[in-house]
Amino acid sequence: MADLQDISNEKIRQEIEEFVENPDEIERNIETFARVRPLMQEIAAALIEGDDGTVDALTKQALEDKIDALEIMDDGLIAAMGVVGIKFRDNYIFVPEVLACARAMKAGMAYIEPILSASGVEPLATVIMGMVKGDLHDIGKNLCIMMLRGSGFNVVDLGVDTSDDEFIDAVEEHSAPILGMSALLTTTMPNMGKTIEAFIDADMRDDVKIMVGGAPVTQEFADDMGADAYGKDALECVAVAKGFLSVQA
Ligand code: B12
Repeated sequence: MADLQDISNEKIRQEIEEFVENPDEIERNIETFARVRPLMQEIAAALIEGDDGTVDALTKQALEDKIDALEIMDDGLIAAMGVVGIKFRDNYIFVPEVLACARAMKAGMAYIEPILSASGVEPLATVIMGMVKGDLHDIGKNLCIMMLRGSGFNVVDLGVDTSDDEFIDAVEEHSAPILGMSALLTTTMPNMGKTIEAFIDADMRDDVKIMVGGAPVTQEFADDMGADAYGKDALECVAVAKGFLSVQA
């Protein structure tokens, strides 16, 4: 088991010591950051600070150093957002600080996106993606979209706060065989089920495979609301979409 001292970056050590209280979360964060290389820790520390300029510069540097875009995304950007989430939940930081962190995440993603999205092959299929009604979080959905595009899917991004009609119209207009819905709030999660009902009412449920995801969503919840599949992260999102096409993931 790793120890706090195994994390070389002082800022990350302080963040865990000062703001992470739950023993499981302490252990998980120590394991993560002790494993990742120092430059990823620096990127994470800058993101946690909401310092978009430094995230921008370090992400660029990491790519110049030939570090894999997926590693930067997972070990730098997403790992840092986990700490931001804990601090937000436990009232150490508030919406303005989280927005600064989200901006920093986007600064890094701006370099990662073209790499992950550049598959250069004939599209496998069209996927419609959107945040459900009432939900304005879009970082995770955007990561899924990047990975889907990079894996050869054509993705139509409906953005945030998407109504049932917008989902239905998009599936119809693009003859899309796959729909992905994302929700980050327990209060917006039920809207996934409502959208599925709307597809049934429109007599279109059999025309489209529906996958769902987002931090609070579980396999059980997905089954209960009648989704075809659940994915826990962007890699699973791609695997699920490929599974729908019966292509080896
Ligand atoms: C950043 C953030 C914000 C930013 C969003 C900026 C943006 N452009 O996205 C801002 C400040 C705007 C915000 C606002 C709010 N937020 Co907020 N936010 C977060 C935070 C810290 C991080 C979310 C994130 O980006 N995670 C990182 C991404 C990479 O993870 P992800 O989204 O889960 O996506 C991954 C997987 O889930 C999966 N996935 C995602 N979608 C899909 C879809 C498919 C099909 C598949 C297969 C997979 C998949 O793949 C992704 C990549 O691996 C979370 C805490 C957390 N740890 O989740 C709180 C959190 C989600 N927010 C919360 C709250 C309460 C709010 C507000 C209500 C706060 C307020 N009082 O105003 C508002 C609501 C606004 C709204 N109507 O949506 C709560 C929700 C609590 C709950 N149980 O419902 C959380 C959990 C914080 C907390 N612990 O209290 N927030």
